[in-house]
Amino acid sequence: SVHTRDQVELPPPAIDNRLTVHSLWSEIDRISSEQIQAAFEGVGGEIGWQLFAEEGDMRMYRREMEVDGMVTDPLKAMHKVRGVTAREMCHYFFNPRYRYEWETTLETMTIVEEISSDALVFHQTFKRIWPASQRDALFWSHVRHSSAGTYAVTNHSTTNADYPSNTGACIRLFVTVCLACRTTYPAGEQPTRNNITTDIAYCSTVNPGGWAPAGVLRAVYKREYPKFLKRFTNYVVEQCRDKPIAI
Ligand code: 18C
Repeated sequence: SVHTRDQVELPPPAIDNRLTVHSLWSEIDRISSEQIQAAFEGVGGEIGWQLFAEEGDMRMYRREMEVDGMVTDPLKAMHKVRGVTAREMCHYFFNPRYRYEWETTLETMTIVEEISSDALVFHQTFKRIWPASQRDALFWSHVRHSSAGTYAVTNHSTTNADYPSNTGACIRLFVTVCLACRTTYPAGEQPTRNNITTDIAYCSTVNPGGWAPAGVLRAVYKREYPKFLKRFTNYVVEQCRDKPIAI
């Protein structure tokens, strides 16, 4: 079949064989499955999610949590975007080529390992927030097709001997992030930019890895998460506008 260059790079419809023989595979598979399942679970019930931001179809919830005196509030965001697919959303979130265009917290990004077409290991440093030390992170990132119309990217901290933690100016933070997207369109119709809707669930837990003032940290994430999700989804809509739809 004929592929354009862009189509070849889209998230693959099945797991890449090179990933399944990698030493990280069992961890990547387990954490991704858990995260994707949890992402679409509701925010009702006993766990006590608190709404902290709401704008249009976007809703953001957090749970106040501390581990060893450090704020590790889990975040869960729900959004709905029209005119782009789950696969397209995940393509722009996963592919490092676009990252500086939507990610405003970044200072540097290095690809540490290319495991497969659907899994990479990244080292990132972030902008410093006064009065805390600068942070960095080392994490694997995996994109997968999970069920009909559903694609997800999971990012989770890992280690690498070439990137030791807490040796330079940065404190290593720990992150688990999942962007899970599901596209729907009216039964009996062909999907087009005019009739598709993508439901987005974004979950994030960041452990700052070392001292950070709780008040500053909560103020920063209350500002930065809504900014990120609005900016990222608008970016994908713009990128896809005149391109053929990728289901
Ligand atoms: O998921 C997102 N991006 C992905 C690709 O980059 C990836 C990234 C995960 C890292 C998230 C942690 C970011 C920490 C940033 C700290 C510095 C922010 C500076 C901003 C000021 C201009 O999955 C999108 C991520 C959107 C991130 C929103 C901010 C979350 C802040 C969480 C608290 C961080 C604690 C750091 C200690 C700071 C002490 C005050």
